[in-house]
Amino acid sequence: MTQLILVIGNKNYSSWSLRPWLAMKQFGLNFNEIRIALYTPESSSQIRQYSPSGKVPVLLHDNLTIWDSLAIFEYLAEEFSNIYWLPEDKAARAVARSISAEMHSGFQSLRQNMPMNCRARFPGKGMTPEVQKDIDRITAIWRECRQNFGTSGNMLFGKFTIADAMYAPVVSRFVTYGVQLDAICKEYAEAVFALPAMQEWLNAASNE
Ligand SMILES: N[C@@H](CCC(=O)N[C@@H](CS)C(=O)NCC(=O)O)C(=O)O
Repeated sequence: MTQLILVIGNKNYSSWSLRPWLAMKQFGLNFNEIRIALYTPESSSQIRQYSPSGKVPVLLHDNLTIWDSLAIFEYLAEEFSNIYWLPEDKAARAVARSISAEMHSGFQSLRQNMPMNCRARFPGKGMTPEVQKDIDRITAIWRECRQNFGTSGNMLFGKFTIADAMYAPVVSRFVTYGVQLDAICKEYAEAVFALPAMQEWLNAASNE
């Protein structure tokens, strides 16, 4: 029996933890979680027990340690290859990979100025011209994906994929900071919020 464990940070704050957790839940993987409170004097040593990089999330699978969200997704897609982690269509898959990588390496202004805080509401806080640029790019991505690839469902590529997991923390940030969205993006954000796994995460975040 193989053991799958995801080491994560606080559900309220840890945006990188949310990404693989959400996808693993949505796809029905059976896994345990180890939750480490971030920003305490012990956090760093606790995380380092599992994570060579000193960051969460970390996936433990039998005797393997996989860290960094993108590497975790790559590993999961290889190990659980019966699941469509990415869109079935090659062209859609290329876009899904690109926007996931773009999220992984970009949007620094949004991340810095509007940190994920699921249970808080700070409308208008953190907005700067650079943050607005990040928001404009993200909403352009959402519109393009929904219009070009999203007809078979309400996610970016119709059905839920890794790309939706990558952008899920942004959905939470837009709610927390009261970011105004057009109809297409609002509908998409609401659909992500309504995912059973997202609801489970948000409820846990509220109760932390
Ligand atoms: N590139 C990493 C980023 C991971 C990351 O920054 N995690 C934060 C929590 S969301 C963390 O572990 N912070 C603890 C620390 O830096 O001490 C990934 O994609 O997993």
